[in-house]
Amino acid sequence: MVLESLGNALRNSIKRVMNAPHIDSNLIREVCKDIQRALLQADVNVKQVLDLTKRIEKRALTEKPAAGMGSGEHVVHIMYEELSNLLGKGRSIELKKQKILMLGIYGQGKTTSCAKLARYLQKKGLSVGMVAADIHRPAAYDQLKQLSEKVNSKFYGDIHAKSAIDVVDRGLKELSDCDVIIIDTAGRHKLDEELMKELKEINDRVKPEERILVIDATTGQQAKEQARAFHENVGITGVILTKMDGSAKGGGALSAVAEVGAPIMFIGTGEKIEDFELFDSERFISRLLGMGDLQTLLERAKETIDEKEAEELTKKVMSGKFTLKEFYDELKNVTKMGTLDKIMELVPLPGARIDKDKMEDSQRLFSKFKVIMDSMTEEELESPQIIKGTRMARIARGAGVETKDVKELLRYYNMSKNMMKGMKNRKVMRQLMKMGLG
Ligand SMILES: Nc1nc2c(ncn2[C@@H]2O[C@H](COP(=O)(O)OP(=O)(O)OP(=O)(O)O)[C@@H](O)[C@H]2O)c(=O)[nH]1
Ligand SMILES: [Mg+2]
Repeated sequence: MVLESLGNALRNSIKRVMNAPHIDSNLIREVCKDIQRALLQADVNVKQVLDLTKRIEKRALTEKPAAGMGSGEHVVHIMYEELSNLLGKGRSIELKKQKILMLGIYGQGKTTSCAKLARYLQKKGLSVGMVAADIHRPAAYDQLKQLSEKVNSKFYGDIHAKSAIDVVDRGLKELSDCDVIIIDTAGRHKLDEELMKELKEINDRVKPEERILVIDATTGQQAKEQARAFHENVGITGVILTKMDGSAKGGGALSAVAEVGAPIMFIGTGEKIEDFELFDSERFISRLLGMGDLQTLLERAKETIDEKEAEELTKKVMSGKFTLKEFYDELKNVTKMGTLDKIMELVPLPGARIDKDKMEDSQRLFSKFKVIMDSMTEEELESPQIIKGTRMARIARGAGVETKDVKELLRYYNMSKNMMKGMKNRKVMRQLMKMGLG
Protein backbone atom coordinates (compact mmCIF):
# COMPACT_ATOMS: atom_id res chain seq x y z
CA MET A 1 0.00 0.00 0.00
CA VAL A 2 1.03 3.62 -0.53
CA LEU A 3 2.66 5.12 2.58
CA GLU A 4 3.85 1.68 3.68
CA SER A 5 7.23 2.83 5.01
CA LEU A 6 5.70 5.87 6.70
CA GLY A 7 3.33 3.50 8.47
CA ASN A 8 6.22 1.29 9.58
CA ALA A 9 8.17 4.24 10.94
CA LEU A 10 5.16 5.63 12.80
CA ARG A 11 4.38 2.22 14.24
CA ASN A 12 7.91 2.11 15.63
CA SER A 13 7.42 5.48 17.28
CA ILE A 14 4.21 4.26 18.85
CA LYS A 15 5.95 1.15 20.16
CA ARG A 16 8.69 3.29 21.62
CA VAL A 17 6.22 5.47 23.48
CA MET A 18 4.10 2.57 24.67
CA ASN A 19 7.07 0.54 25.90
CA ALA A 20 8.81 3.37 27.74
CA PRO A 21 8.85 2.87 31.52
CA HIS A 22 8.03 6.52 31.92
CA ILE A 23 7.50 9.44 29.56
CA ASP A 24 9.62 12.53 29.95
CA SER A 25 10.30 15.57 27.79
CA ASN A 26 13.44 13.99 26.32
CA LEU A 27 11.56 10.99 25.06
CA ILE A 28 8.81 13.19 23.62
CA ARG A 29 11.36 15.31 21.75
CA GLU A 30 13.14 12.24 20.41
CA VAL A 31 9.91 10.64 19.24
CA CYS A 32 8.87 13.89 17.57
CA LYS A 33 12.20 13.89 15.72
CA ASP A 34 11.51 10.30 14.58
CA ILE A 35 8.09 11.29 13.32
CA GLN A 36 9.56 14.30 11.57
CA ARG A 37 12.10 12.14 9.76
CA ALA A 38 9.46 9.60 8.75
CA LEU A 39 7.12 12.23 7.32
CA LEU A 40 9.89 14.00 5.43
CA GLN A 41 11.07 10.73 3.94
CA ALA A 42 7.52 10.05 2.81
CA ASP A 43 7.61 13.35 0.86
CA VAL A 44 5.28 15.36 3.07
CA ASN A 45 5.96 19.06 2.70
CA VAL A 46 8.64 20.42 5.06
CA LYS A 47 6.60 23.25 6.54
CA GLN A 48 3.63 21.00 7.22
CA VAL A 49 5.91 18.46 8.88
CA LEU A 50 7.47 21.07 11.14
CA ASP A 51 4.08 22.50 12.10
CA LEU A 52 2.69 19.07 12.79
CA THR A 53 5.55 17.83 14.96
CA LYS A 54 5.73 21.13 16.82
CA ARG A 55 2.06 20.77 17.71
CA ILE A 56 2.48 17.15 18.82
CA GLU A 57 5.44 18.12 20.98
CA LYS A 58 3.69 21.09 22.55
CA ARG A 59 0.51 19.19 23.31
CA ALA A 60 2.36 16.15 24.65
CA LEU A 61 4.38 18.35 26.98
CA THR A 62 1.54 20.51 28.24
CA GLU A 63 -1.78 18.64 28.06
CA LYS A 64 -2.79 16.32 30.87
CA PRO A 65 -4.01 12.83 30.02
CA ALA A 66 -7.74 12.24 30.34
CA ALA A 67 -8.85 10.28 33.38
CA GLY A 68 -8.10 6.59 32.99
CA MET A 69 -5.54 7.10 30.25
CA GLY A 70 -1.84 6.36 30.76
CA SER A 71 0.72 8.97 29.71
CA GLY A 72 1.99 6.76 26.85
CA GLU A 73 -1.51 6.32 25.51
CA HIS A 74 -2.05 10.02 25.85
CA VAL A 75 0.93 10.83 23.61
CA VAL A 76 -0.11 8.26 21.01
CA HIS A 77 -3.60 9.67 21.01
CA ILE A 78 -2.24 13.15 20.33
CA MET A 79 -0.20 11.74 17.43
CA TYR A 80 -3.32 10.16 16.05
CA GLU A 81 -5.36 13.35 16.35
CA GLU A 82 -2.74 15.52 14.71
CA LEU A 83 -2.27 13.09 11.81
CA SER A 84 -6.04 13.06 11.39
CA ASN A 85 -6.04 16.84 11.21
CA LEU A 86 -3.52 16.71 8.39
CA LEU A 87 -5.82 14.47 6.39
CA GLY A 88 -9.09 16.03 7.47
CA LYS A 89 -12.26 14.21 8.37
CA GLY A 90 -13.28 13.35 4.84
CA ARG A 91 -16.77 13.91 3.46
CA SER A 92 -19.13 11.72 1.53
CA ILE A 93 -20.75 13.09 -1.58
CA GLU A 94 -24.36 14.20 -1.27
CA LEU A 95 -26.87 12.01 -3.05
CA LYS A 96 -28.72 14.71 -4.94
CA LYS A 97 -29.25 16.21 -8.38
CA GLN A 98 -26.01 17.98 -9.24
CA LYS A 99 -23.18 18.70 -11.64
CA ILE A 100 -19.67 17.52 -10.89
CA LEU A 101 -16.51 18.85 -12.52
CA MET A 102 -13.50 16.55 -12.41
CA LEU A 103 -10.08 18.13 -12.64
CA GLY A 104 -6.41 17.46 -12.18
CA ILE A 105 -3.12 17.28 -14.02
CA TYR A 106 -2.19 14.70 -16.63
CA GLY A 107 -2.79 11.05 -16.02
CA GLN A 108 -3.92 11.29 -12.40
CA GLY A 109 -6.93 9.06 -12.96
CA LYS A 110 -9.66 11.62 -13.73
CA THR A 111 -11.38 9.70 -16.50
CA THR A 112 -11.23 6.41 -14.61
CA SER A 113 -12.58 8.14 -11.49
CA CYS A 114 -15.50 9.61 -13.49
CA ALA A 115 -16.68 6.07 -14.20
CA LYS A 116 -16.04 4.86 -10.66
CA LEU A 117 -18.02 7.77 -9.26
CA ALA A 118 -20.82 7.23 -11.80
CA ARG A 119 -21.14 3.62 -10.72
CA TYR A 120 -21.14 4.59 -7.06
CA LEU A 121 -23.92 7.15 -7.55
CA GLN A 122 -25.96 4.82 -9.73
CA LYS A 123 -25.83 2.17 -7.05
CA LYS A 124 -27.35 4.76 -4.76
CA GLY A 125 -30.27 5.12 -7.12
CA LEU A 126 -29.27 8.24 -9.06
CA SER A 127 -29.15 8.40 -12.87
CA VAL A 128 -25.81 9.61 -14.19
CA GLY A 129 -24.56 11.08 -17.46
CA MET A 130 -20.94 11.82 -18.34
CA VAL A 131 -19.61 14.55 -20.63
CA ALA A 132 -16.29 14.17 -22.46
CA ALA A 133 -14.92 17.71 -22.22
CA ASP A 134 -11.34 16.61 -22.87
CA ILE A 135 -11.10 17.56 -26.53
CA HIS A 136 -7.35 17.82 -26.56
CA ARG A 137 -6.59 14.13 -26.61
CA PRO A 138 -8.69 12.22 -29.19
CA ALA A 139 -8.41 8.96 -27.26
CA ALA A 140 -10.06 10.61 -24.25
CA TYR A 141 -13.43 10.57 -26.02
CA ASP A 142 -13.21 6.81 -26.71
CA GLN A 143 -11.98 6.09 -23.21
CA LEU A 144 -14.90 7.82 -21.50
CA LYS A 145 -17.42 6.44 -24.00
CA GLN A 146 -16.26 2.88 -23.36
CA LEU A 147 -16.32 3.42 -19.62
CA SER A 148 -19.86 4.81 -19.81
CA GLU A 149 -20.95 1.65 -21.63
CA LYS A 150 -19.27 -0.45 -18.99
CA VAL A 151 -21.05 1.25 -16.09
CA ASN A 152 -24.27 1.74 -18.05
CA SER A 153 -24.41 5.50 -17.75
CA LYS A 154 -25.44 8.05 -20.35
CA PHE A 155 -22.70 9.76 -22.32
CA TYR A 156 -22.24 12.88 -24.38
CA GLY A 157 -19.18 13.70 -26.45
CA ASP A 158 -18.21 15.03 -29.88
CA ILE A 159 -15.06 13.66 -31.41
CA HIS A 160 -14.83 16.59 -33.86
CA ALA A 161 -15.48 19.38 -31.38
CA LYS A 162 -13.17 22.38 -31.51
CA SER A 163 -14.14 23.87 -28.17
CA ALA A 164 -14.61 22.24 -24.77
CA ILE A 165 -17.18 24.90 -23.83
CA ASP A 166 -19.37 23.91 -26.81
CA VAL A 167 -19.22 20.26 -25.80
CA VAL A 168 -20.16 21.12 -22.24
CA ASP A 169 -23.06 23.35 -23.37
CA ARG A 170 -24.47 20.65 -25.60
CA GLY A 171 -23.76 17.92 -23.04
CA LEU A 172 -25.74 19.70 -20.33
CA LYS A 173 -28.73 19.94 -22.71
CA GLU A 174 -28.48 16.34 -23.94
CA LEU A 175 -28.19 14.92 -20.44
CA SER A 176 -30.64 17.26 -18.72
CA ASP A 177 -32.82 14.35 -17.60
CA CYS A 178 -29.97 12.79 -15.61
CA ASP A 179 -29.80 13.40 -11.87
CA VAL A 180 -26.05 13.80 -11.92
CA ILE A 181 -23.82 15.06 -14.72
CA ILE A 182 -20.11 14.33 -14.41
CA ILE A 183 -17.79 16.39 -16.61
CA ASP A 184 -14.41 14.90 -17.47
CA THR A 185 -11.81 17.53 -18.34
CA ALA A 186 -8.44 17.46 -20.04
CA GLY A 187 -5.35 16.82 -17.95
CA ARG A 188 -3.37 19.99 -17.59
CA HIS A 189 -0.24 21.33 -16.10
CA LYS A 190 -0.59 24.22 -13.72
CA LEU A 191 1.74 26.31 -15.85
CA ASP A 192 -0.39 25.79 -18.93
CA GLU A 193 -2.28 29.10 -18.86
CA GLU A 194 -4.43 28.27 -21.88
CA LEU A 195 -5.82 25.10 -20.36
CA MET A 196 -6.35 26.75 -16.98
CA LYS A 197 -8.31 29.49 -18.74
CA GLU A 198 -10.47 26.91 -20.47
CA LEU A 199 -11.15 25.22 -17.16
CA LYS A 200 -12.21 28.51 -15.58
CA GLU A 201 -14.57 29.14 -18.48
CA ILE A 202 -16.13 25.69 -18.10
CA ASN A 203 -16.48 26.29 -14.39
CA ASP A 204 -18.16 29.68 -14.88
CA ARG A 205 -20.53 28.26 -17.45
CA VAL A 206 -21.51 25.06 -15.60
CA LYS A 207 -21.44 26.34 -12.02
CA PRO A 208 -20.97 22.79 -10.74
CA GLU A 209 -21.91 21.94 -7.16
CA GLU A 210 -18.78 19.83 -6.83
CA ARG A 211 -15.30 20.55 -8.20
CA ILE A 212 -13.33 17.44 -7.46
CA LEU A 213 -9.58 17.39 -7.69
CA VAL A 214 -8.15 14.02 -8.63
CA ILE A 215 -4.71 13.46 -7.13
CA ASP A 216 -2.49 10.51 -7.88
CA ALA A 217 -0.93 9.27 -4.63
CA THR A 218 2.33 8.64 -6.45
CA THR A 219 2.86 12.33 -7.27
CA GLY A 220 5.76 13.79 -5.31
CA GLN A 221 6.42 17.21 -3.84
CA GLN A 222 5.04 19.11 -6.83
CA ALA A 223 1.51 17.86 -6.02
CA LYS A 224 1.09 20.63 -3.46
CA GLU A 225 1.78 23.50 -5.89
CA GLN A 226 -0.43 21.97 -8.53
CA ALA A 227 -3.29 21.51 -6.15
CA ARG A 228 -3.00 25.11 -5.05
CA ALA A 229 -3.15 26.35 -8.67
CA PHE A 230 -6.41 24.48 -9.27
CA HIS A 231 -7.79 25.68 -5.98
CA GLU A 232 -7.00 29.32 -6.75
CA ASN A 233 -8.62 29.09 -10.17
CA VAL A 234 -11.82 27.18 -9.50
CA GLY A 235 -12.06 26.39 -5.77
CA ILE A 236 -11.84 22.71 -4.93
CA THR A 237 -14.74 21.16 -2.98
CA GLY A 238 -13.41 17.63 -2.64
CA VAL A 239 -10.58 15.29 -3.46
CA ILE A 240 -10.27 11.79 -4.89
CA LEU A 241 -6.93 10.16 -4.07
CA THR A 242 -6.07 7.58 -6.73
CA LYS A 243 -3.52 4.79 -7.08
CA MET A 244 -3.49 4.07 -3.38
CA ASP A 245 -2.71 0.48 -4.33
CA GLY A 246 0.79 1.41 -5.48
CA SER A 247 3.94 1.46 -3.40
CA ALA A 248 4.76 5.16 -3.65
CA LYS A 249 5.74 7.35 -0.72
CA GLY A 250 2.40 9.17 -0.89
CA GLY A 251 3.34 12.13 1.26
CA GLY A 252 3.22 14.55 -1.68
CA ALA A 253 -0.45 13.80 -2.18
CA LEU A 254 -1.15 14.22 1.52
CA SER A 255 0.52 17.64 1.40
CA ALA A 256 -1.64 18.58 -1.57
CA VAL A 257 -4.77 17.60 0.31
CA ALA A 258 -3.71 19.62 3.36
CA GLU A 259 -2.85 22.57 1.09
CA VAL A 260 -6.28 22.94 -0.48
CA GLY A 261 -8.04 22.02 2.76
CA ALA A 262 -10.78 20.24 0.82
CA PRO A 263 -12.04 16.95 2.23
CA ILE A 264 -11.03 13.63 0.71
CA MET A 265 -14.13 11.90 -0.60
CA PHE A 266 -12.93 8.65 -2.13
CA ILE A 267 -9.78 6.65 -2.66
CA GLY A 268 -8.96 4.68 -5.80
CA THR A 269 -7.31 1.36 -5.06
CA GLY A 270 -6.82 -0.15 -8.51
CA GLU A 271 -7.52 0.15 -12.22
CA LYS A 272 -10.86 -1.65 -12.15
CA ILE A 273 -14.13 0.26 -11.76
CA GLU A 274 -14.92 -1.41 -8.46
CA ASP A 275 -11.55 -0.44 -6.94
CA PHE A 276 -13.05 2.58 -5.25
CA GLU A 277 -13.72 3.21 -1.57
CA LEU A 278 -15.37 5.89 0.50
CA PHE A 279 -12.67 7.66 2.48
CA ASP A 280 -12.88 7.15 6.21
CA SER A 281 -10.07 8.99 7.98
CA GLU A 282 -10.22 6.96 11.16
CA ARG A 283 -10.00 3.71 9.26
CA PHE A 284 -7.29 5.06 7.00
CA ILE A 285 -5.03 6.15 9.83
CA SER A 286 -5.73 3.02 11.81
CA ARG A 287 -4.61 1.05 8.78
CA LEU A 288 -1.53 3.22 8.47
CA LEU A 289 -0.56 2.94 12.11
CA GLY A 290 -1.58 -0.66 12.55
CA MET A 291 -4.87 -1.60 14.21
CA GLY A 292 -4.44 -3.55 17.45
CA ASP A 293 -3.33 -1.29 20.26
CA LEU A 294 -4.43 1.83 18.53
CA GLN A 295 -8.00 0.67 18.21
CA THR A 296 -8.26 -0.19 21.92
CA LEU A 297 -6.73 3.14 22.69
CA LEU A 298 -9.16 5.04 20.51
CA GLU A 299 -12.07 3.26 22.08
CA ARG A 300 -10.80 4.17 25.51
CA ALA A 301 -10.30 7.78 24.44
CA LYS A 302 -13.81 7.81 23.07
CA GLU A 303 -15.19 6.46 26.32
CA THR A 304 -13.80 9.42 28.21
CA ILE A 305 -14.50 12.02 25.56
CA ASP A 306 -17.79 10.84 24.15
CA GLU A 307 -19.77 10.28 27.33
CA LYS A 308 -22.10 13.02 26.23
CA GLU A 309 -22.36 11.75 22.70
CA ALA A 310 -23.16 8.26 23.98
CA GLU A 311 -25.87 9.76 26.12
CA GLU A 312 -27.37 11.46 23.06
CA LEU A 313 -27.27 8.26 21.06
CA THR A 314 -28.86 6.34 23.88
CA LYS A 315 -31.68 8.85 23.95
CA LYS A 316 -32.09 8.58 20.20
CA VAL A 317 -32.30 4.81 20.21
CA MET A 318 -34.44 4.69 23.36
CA SER A 319 -36.90 7.02 21.68
CA GLY A 320 -37.28 4.44 18.95
CA LYS A 321 -35.00 5.90 16.25
CA PHE A 322 -33.31 2.86 14.84
CA THR A 323 -33.45 2.96 11.05
CA LEU A 324 -31.17 1.02 8.72
CA LYS A 325 -28.77 3.95 9.04
CA GLU A 326 -28.25 3.28 12.72
CA PHE A 327 -28.07 -0.42 11.95
CA TYR A 328 -25.43 0.31 9.34
CA ASP A 329 -23.34 2.35 11.78
CA GLU A 330 -23.68 -0.44 14.26
CA LEU A 331 -22.39 -3.03 11.80
CA LYS A 332 -19.66 -0.71 10.61
CA ASN A 333 -18.40 -0.24 14.13
CA VAL A 334 -18.75 -3.89 14.96
CA THR A 335 -16.76 -5.07 11.95
CA LYS A 336 -14.27 -2.22 12.16
CA MET A 337 -13.45 -2.54 15.80
CA GLY A 338 -13.45 -6.28 16.04
CA THR A 339 -15.59 -5.96 19.15
CA LEU A 340 -18.03 -8.53 17.92
CA ASP A 341 -17.06 -11.08 20.54
CA LYS A 342 -17.52 -8.54 23.32
CA ILE A 343 -20.91 -7.60 22.01
CA MET A 344 -21.91 -11.22 21.66
CA GLU A 345 -21.19 -11.71 25.34
CA LEU A 346 -23.68 -9.01 26.18
CA VAL A 347 -26.29 -9.46 23.49
CA PRO A 348 -27.42 -12.82 22.28
CA LEU A 349 -28.03 -11.81 18.65
CA PRO A 350 -30.06 -14.67 17.22
CA GLY A 351 -28.22 -16.75 14.66
CA ALA A 352 -24.80 -15.53 15.74
CA ARG A 353 -23.59 -17.48 18.73
CA ILE A 354 -20.38 -16.88 20.67
CA ASP A 355 -18.83 -19.88 18.99
CA LYS A 356 -15.45 -18.80 17.51
CA ASP A 357 -16.06 -20.48 14.13
CA LYS A 358 -19.45 -18.93 13.84
CA MET A 359 -17.90 -15.57 14.68
CA GLU A 360 -16.05 -15.51 11.37
CA ASP A 361 -19.23 -16.42 9.55
CA SER A 362 -20.93 -13.48 11.23
CA GLN A 363 -18.15 -11.13 10.19
CA ARG A 364 -18.58 -12.31 6.61
CA LEU A 365 -22.33 -11.98 6.83
CA PHE A 366 -22.03 -8.46 8.20
CA SER A 367 -19.66 -7.49 5.40
CA LYS A 368 -22.25 -8.69 2.94
CA PHE A 369 -24.90 -6.62 4.70
CA LYS A 370 -22.72 -3.55 4.34
CA VAL A 371 -22.39 -4.08 0.59
CA ILE A 372 -26.17 -4.46 0.33
CA MET A 373 -26.77 -1.26 2.28
CA ASP A 374 -24.30 0.55 0.01
CA SER A 375 -26.74 -0.14 -2.81
CA MET A 376 -29.63 1.51 -1.02
CA THR A 377 -30.81 5.08 -1.36
CA GLU A 378 -31.03 7.49 1.58
CA GLU A 379 -34.79 7.09 1.54
CA GLU A 380 -34.55 3.31 1.81
CA LEU A 381 -32.07 3.54 4.66
CA GLU A 382 -34.36 5.92 6.52
CA SER A 383 -37.55 3.98 5.87
CA PRO A 384 -36.68 0.29 5.41
CA GLN A 385 -40.34 -0.67 5.32
CA ILE A 386 -40.58 0.60 1.72
CA ILE A 387 -38.09 -2.04 0.54
CA LYS A 388 -40.24 -4.45 -1.40
CA GLY A 389 -40.60 -5.97 -4.88
CA THR A 390 -38.73 -4.00 -7.53
CA ARG A 391 -36.76 -2.02 -4.98
CA MET A 392 -35.55 -5.21 -3.42
CA ALA A 393 -34.59 -6.61 -6.83
CA ARG A 394 -32.71 -3.43 -7.73
CA ILE A 395 -30.78 -3.42 -4.45
CA ALA A 396 -29.86 -7.08 -4.85
CA ARG A 397 -28.67 -6.45 -8.41
CA GLY A 398 -26.62 -3.42 -7.34
CA ALA A 399 -24.92 -5.40 -4.59
CA GLY A 400 -24.41 -8.50 -6.71
CA VAL A 401 -26.46 -10.70 -4.34
CA GLU A 402 -29.83 -12.43 -4.41
CA THR A 403 -33.09 -11.01 -3.05
CA LYS A 404 -33.03 -13.61 -0.30
CA ASP A 405 -29.86 -11.93 1.02
CA VAL A 406 -31.64 -8.57 1.16
CA LYS A 407 -34.49 -10.26 3.01
CA GLU A 408 -32.03 -11.78 5.44
CA LEU A 409 -30.54 -8.34 6.13
CA LEU A 410 -34.00 -6.92 6.82
CA ARG A 411 -34.73 -9.81 9.16
CA TYR A 412 -31.57 -9.08 11.14
CA TYR A 413 -32.38 -5.41 11.20
CA ASN A 414 -35.84 -6.06 12.56
CA MET A 415 -34.44 -8.38 15.22
CA SER A 416 -31.94 -5.76 16.32
CA LYS A 417 -34.62 -3.13 16.35
CA ASN A 418 -36.86 -5.20 18.59
CA MET A 419 -33.94 -5.93 20.81
CA MET A 420 -33.17 -2.23 21.13
CA LYS A 421 -36.76 -1.45 21.96
CA GLY A 422 -36.88 -4.14 24.58
CA MET A 423 -33.77 -2.96 26.26
CA LYS A 424 -34.79 -1.05 29.32
CA ASN A 425 -31.59 -1.29 31.27
CA ARG A 426 -29.81 2.00 30.75
CA LYS A 427 -26.50 0.74 31.99
CA VAL A 428 -26.22 -2.09 29.51
CA MET A 429 -27.42 0.31 26.87
CA ARG A 430 -24.73 2.82 27.69
CA GLN A 431 -22.08 0.14 27.56
CA LEU A 432 -23.31 -0.97 24.17
CA MET A 433 -23.25 2.57 22.91
CA LYS A 434 -19.64 2.95 23.89
CA MET A 435 -18.75 -0.19 22.02
CA GLY A 436 -20.43 1.11 18.94
CA LEU A 437 -23.59 -0.95 18.98
CA GLY A 438 -25.86 1.89 18.13
N1 LIG B 1 -3.35 1.23 -10.00
C1 LIG B 1 -4.23 2.17 -10.22
N2 LIG B 1 -4.30 2.72 -11.45
C2 LIG B 1 -5.22 3.69 -11.67
C3 LIG B 1 -6.10 4.15 -10.65
N3 LIG B 1 -6.87 5.12 -11.18
C4 LIG B 1 -6.49 5.25 -12.47
N4 LIG B 1 -5.49 4.40 -12.79
C5 LIG B 1 -4.76 4.23 -14.05
O1 LIG B 1 -4.06 5.42 -14.33
C6 LIG B 1 -3.98 5.64 -15.72
C7 LIG B 1 -4.47 7.04 -16.05
O2 LIG B 1 -5.86 7.11 -15.75
P1 LIG B 1 -6.86 8.10 -16.48
O3 LIG B 1 -8.18 7.93 -15.82
O4 LIG B 1 -6.79 7.97 -17.94
O5 LIG B 1 -6.21 9.48 -16.04
P2 LIG B 1 -6.60 10.95 -16.51
O6 LIG B 1 -6.35 11.85 -15.34
O7 LIG B 1 -7.95 10.96 -17.08
O8 LIG B 1 -5.50 11.20 -17.63
P3 LIG B 1 -5.49 12.40 -18.73
O9 LIG B 1 -6.87 12.51 -19.24
O10 LIG B 1 -4.52 11.94 -19.74
O11 LIG B 1 -5.01 13.62 -18.01
C8 LIG B 1 -4.80 4.55 -16.37
O12 LIG B 1 -3.94 3.53 -16.81
C9 LIG B 1 -5.68 4.04 -15.23
O13 LIG B 1 -6.05 2.69 -15.39
C10 LIG B 1 -5.98 3.55 -9.34
O14 LIG B 1 -6.68 3.90 -8.36
N5 LIG B 1 -5.04 2.58 -9.20
MG1 LIG C 1 -8.63 11.64 -18.89
